[in-house]
Amino acid sequence: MKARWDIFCSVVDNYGDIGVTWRLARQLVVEHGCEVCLWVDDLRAFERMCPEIDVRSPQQWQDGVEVRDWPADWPGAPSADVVIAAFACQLPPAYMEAMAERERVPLWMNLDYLSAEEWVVGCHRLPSVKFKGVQKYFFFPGFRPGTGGLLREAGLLEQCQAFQQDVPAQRQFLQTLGVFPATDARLISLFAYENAGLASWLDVLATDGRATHLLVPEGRILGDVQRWLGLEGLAAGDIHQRAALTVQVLPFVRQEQYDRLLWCCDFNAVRGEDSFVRAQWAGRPMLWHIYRQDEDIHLDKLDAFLQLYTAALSPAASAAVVTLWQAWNADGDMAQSWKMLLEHWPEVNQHAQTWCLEQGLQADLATALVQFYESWI
Ligand code: TRH
Repeated sequence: MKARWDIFCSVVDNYGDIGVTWRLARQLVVEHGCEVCLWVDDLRAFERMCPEIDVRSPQQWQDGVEVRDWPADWPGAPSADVVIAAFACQLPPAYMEAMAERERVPLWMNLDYLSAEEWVVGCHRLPSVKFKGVQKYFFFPGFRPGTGGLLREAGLLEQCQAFQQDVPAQRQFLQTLGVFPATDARLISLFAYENAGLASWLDVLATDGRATHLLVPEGRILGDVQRWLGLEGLAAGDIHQRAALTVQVLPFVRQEQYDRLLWCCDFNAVRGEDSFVRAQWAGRPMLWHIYRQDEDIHLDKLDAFLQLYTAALSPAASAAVVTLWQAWNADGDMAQSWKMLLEHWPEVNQHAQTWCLEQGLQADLATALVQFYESWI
């Protein structure tokens, strides 16, 4: 009998919660033969990255995953064999009762936020709270051995490499998005939260000796882009040129297309959690806009990742990456640090590929979850 998995996703804000759980759900079905039901409390957010979603349908099938609307008024459902509460979301009380009433209690896990901090290794797979005999466990994704690893579908890196070596395929893909970059232009994708440091970066790109084609999916950074361009009402499809810089607004595309976009670009500015991981799998230099948290605790997470990520770089290249990322996350001046990064480009570029391959050696998150379940039963 296949194990049944219920994944609960509460969309707090943005797209990371649904982005992560949707990838995980599909991978569990396709690669591990699990029966998966994904409960989502905001189908509209889901629809942005998977346009086939019918937002009015309480129950539907997408790519072999049962997708169920998770309304405030819980419809009632039996508990699965494995229950994942994504990012500490609270399960419906009646569902918890159903878990406790099962003859064989389910494996209940909290899939936590991604962090490179060292303490994660010590907390991964530890027991958390108990509800009427049902034990909950912490499950931490991560970069370090001893964590749950990162979401990575089988063959992803090979697919990415093949695509990156296939220039006509890249050109064709970009054309489907209406993107026709000049042959020698540097291609950059920009997915970020509001950022007052953007203007200084765009200034330096516009005055650079090499042309840049900047691709900006619709979203929170558009206000800053508009201000810099001195325009209002930017929308998907718009293209504006300022000296060496071409700015093009893209629609929010389906998840698979976004991956390909990252694979095409020379440099990816990403944010949150899922796009951050996908940029690493693209094996290209990148810039992370971390999700802000109270009391600036996100800055510890940023430092922890930078320490790991830059450990194998020369001191000068490491300083360039750290300075750039810190400026970006403090709404700081990007001009100098971008120039510094360009000076170390070959090393940083090579390092992005090495980092990707090294991370690819760890078991992926879906496999780690399945292994945990197998060892638990
Ligand atoms: O949207 P985010 O800012 O999500 C954040 C983070 O996950 C954060 O940790 C969390 O606390 C907060 O949400 C609530 O960034 P993230 O994680 O990169 O998620 C974006 C998702 O959107 C990702 O799965 C990629 C997808 N995407 C598309 O499918 N198409 C697109 O065009 C773009 C730009 C993104």
